[in-house]
Amino acid sequence: MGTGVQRVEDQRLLRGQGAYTDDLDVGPGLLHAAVVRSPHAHARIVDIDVDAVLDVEGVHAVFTHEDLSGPMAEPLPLLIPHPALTHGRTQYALARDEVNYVGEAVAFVVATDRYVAEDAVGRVRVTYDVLPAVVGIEAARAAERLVHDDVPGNLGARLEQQVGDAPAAVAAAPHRLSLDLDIERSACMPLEGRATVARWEPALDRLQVWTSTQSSTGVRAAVAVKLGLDLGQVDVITPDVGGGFGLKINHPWPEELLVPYAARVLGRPVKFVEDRREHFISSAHERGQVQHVEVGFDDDGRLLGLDVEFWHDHGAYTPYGLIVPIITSTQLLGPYKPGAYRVVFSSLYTNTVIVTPYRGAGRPQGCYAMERTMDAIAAHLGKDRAEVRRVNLIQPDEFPYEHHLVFQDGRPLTYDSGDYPAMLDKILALVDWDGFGARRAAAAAEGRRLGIGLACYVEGTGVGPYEGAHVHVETTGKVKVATGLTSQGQGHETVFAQLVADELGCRFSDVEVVTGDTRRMPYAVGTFASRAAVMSGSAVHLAARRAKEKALRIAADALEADEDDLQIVDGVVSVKGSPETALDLGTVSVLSNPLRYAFDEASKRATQFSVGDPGRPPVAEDDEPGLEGRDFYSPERATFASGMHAVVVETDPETAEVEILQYAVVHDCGTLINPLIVEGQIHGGVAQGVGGALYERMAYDDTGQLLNASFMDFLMPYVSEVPDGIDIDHLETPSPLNPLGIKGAGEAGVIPSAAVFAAAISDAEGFEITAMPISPSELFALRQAQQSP
Ligand code: MCN
Repeated sequence: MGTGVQRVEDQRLLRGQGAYTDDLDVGPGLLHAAVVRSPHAHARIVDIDVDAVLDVEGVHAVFTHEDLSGPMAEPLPLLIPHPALTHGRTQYALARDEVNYVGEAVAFVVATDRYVAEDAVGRVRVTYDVLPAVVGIEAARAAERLVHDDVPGNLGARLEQQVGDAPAAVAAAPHRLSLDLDIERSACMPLEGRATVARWEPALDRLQVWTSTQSSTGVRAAVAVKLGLDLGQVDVITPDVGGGFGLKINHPWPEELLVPYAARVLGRPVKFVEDRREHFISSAHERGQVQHVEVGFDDDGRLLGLDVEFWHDHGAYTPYGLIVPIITSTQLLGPYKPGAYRVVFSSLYTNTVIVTPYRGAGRPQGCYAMERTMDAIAAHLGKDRAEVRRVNLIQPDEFPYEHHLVFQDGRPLTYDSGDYPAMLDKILALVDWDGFGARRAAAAAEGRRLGIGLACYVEGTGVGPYEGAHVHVETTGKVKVATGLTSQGQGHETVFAQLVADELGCRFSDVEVVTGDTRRMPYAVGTFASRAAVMSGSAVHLAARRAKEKALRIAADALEADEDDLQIVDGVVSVKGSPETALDLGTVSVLSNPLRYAFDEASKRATQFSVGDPGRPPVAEDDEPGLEGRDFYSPERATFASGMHAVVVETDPETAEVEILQYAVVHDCGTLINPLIVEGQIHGGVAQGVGGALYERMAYDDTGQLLNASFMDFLMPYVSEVPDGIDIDHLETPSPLNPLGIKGAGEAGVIPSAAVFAAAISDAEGFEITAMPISPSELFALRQAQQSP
């Protein structure tokens, strides 16, 4: 714990030795799938003619909705229902009679190879009756056209939460402001798109699925339900995953069901690998919101009433219920005491691809609303932006802090711990906030425009319900650890090995971690909501403790010593103070087994075995055989990480390009397991945030066509656009809610991006930015608008 151990998985991943779903060799007879997708954002399907396809040599099957039966013909599950979601809608695996976004799957072709499958896709004749599309929040609100005929006003849900009487508090406040804000859609863009391979084993009556997911157990449940199989008949294995960032938690994707379905029907292994254009148009997006804030405050800038309404673009379906807008509506409050608070949101359908949580999941929008409000208050009062924040911060002695709102997990919104004033001091020192005036003036004297921004956030991490771990000491002394969640690049193999080495007392290099394999750990939830460190980390720690306790019991018996006198260091159990009285963990594992093994000492491998002494139990009294420990961890509620970011930018007076001169982060994720990995996570998040704030957008036209559906037109930041270095300072306020005091870290880097860049660019330009992202051309246009009367 606390050591910046280099990531063990990087040896493999950086040398091209990773095994991603597309790399797997699942045996002979593999078939390849390609998908017929809707070219229209909104249309009725009049007819699908597949006759011309079946003649194509190499085509094995083409499925349309009519070919699906039983649960496969039903809509996909609504993963997180909510009572306010009165008009929840999910899509069919293959569209039934209507398509609601460009890219929606209409038919599924399986052929000998992808070339043949793609050619066959081109020969499927779908006749559409094209309908007008609803694109963007304004069109959805206007409701002149409907996405779903039976959803009035395109309104999937409207949810209001209130503490006190916010409108009255705003009205009575000495100062009042209102803000209209806009934040556009963006997308996760993992290097590896979605991919699934499945093989049906008739002799074993068993299905094996390999898929690039954030939840193996979720895919397993979906596949079993949809294919009418028992859970025990389905294995889901998640090999290396080239990034998920949220969208791969949307289990199941249509293809994740269609691939196993086809494999079972055809009796041949089937593979689907999404290409980049498919990813743009048929995977998920997030972020799009229009926000209105009414705020009332006193002469010091202290919030008295905050009344927020926002409209959330949910795309064509709501597989994830209301999770994103609910997170926005609660986490918007950040580290502040809001006074009376009301938030109401409308979740709107549009004819665009679905919206599912994308790293940060609703928090970037909330942080944007709150931090723009803080800046507006400071400007109104002529006060320092940091000081306005300071007077509103929750104080360290106020934890646990109860907001009297319902959080995303259905429990009260309660912050467990933190030290926000100390954090503010640290970030101000990191960017020399007080010295910035002089720096700006010196730059201005040279004709340069500098601006500084500050943004603060909290993040509920480590949500339940549970996660488990299994720790098994092999007879070689190697320690195999299995957790059910999956890894997309977060370094879990390293951190979980650290936790086991620490608790069990084995060598770090002896630990091997397996994630995302339902054969090894069938009960698990998944990797999302920055929960792995808290949830699986705690479970790994507890399971290692069980293995350790068992090792001590067995060794005490064998060494005829008292358990309390034993220690485990570097994989050796010894009597404290007499190191010669010792057994290595491998030997303890041998002793835990009912079969007695003969060993080749050099390789530590078993060469022969016999049944041990039948009169003597193999392990200590009442113990099961095997040197292993298994445990589950279930938290009372989420634990709240927090952070503050500051950025110094320079805007080019002519081209309006934004250059990042300094980026600073203070972050509190409780006890750090691996600071190096946490900093890597922050770097990744900041890079993603730079893209979301300055470059990326999903450019839909009015008919619902995505105009920038390739990396030629969708601008991801390169290494040349992200800051060279990020100044990071940690604060560690341990969480009281889990055994190691951990809080999550995986999403934090991206949360304040829109807020902090809007603030810094506004500061440099002298007018307020209220719509994000802001590209150079938009900034340029805004400047011109400022100058025109
Ligand atoms: N960690 C730590 N000490 C802490 C907290 C975290 O050392 N106090 C470490 C963890 O052990 C883990 C990493 O930091 O190795 C992130 O931990 P955590 O916050 O628990 O987040 P998860 O592991 O659950 O990862 C999910 C999170 C989310 S929600 C998204 S989205 C995201 C992210 O992680 N997607 C990612 N980071 C990503 N990083 C990569 N490379 N790829 C993705 O798809």
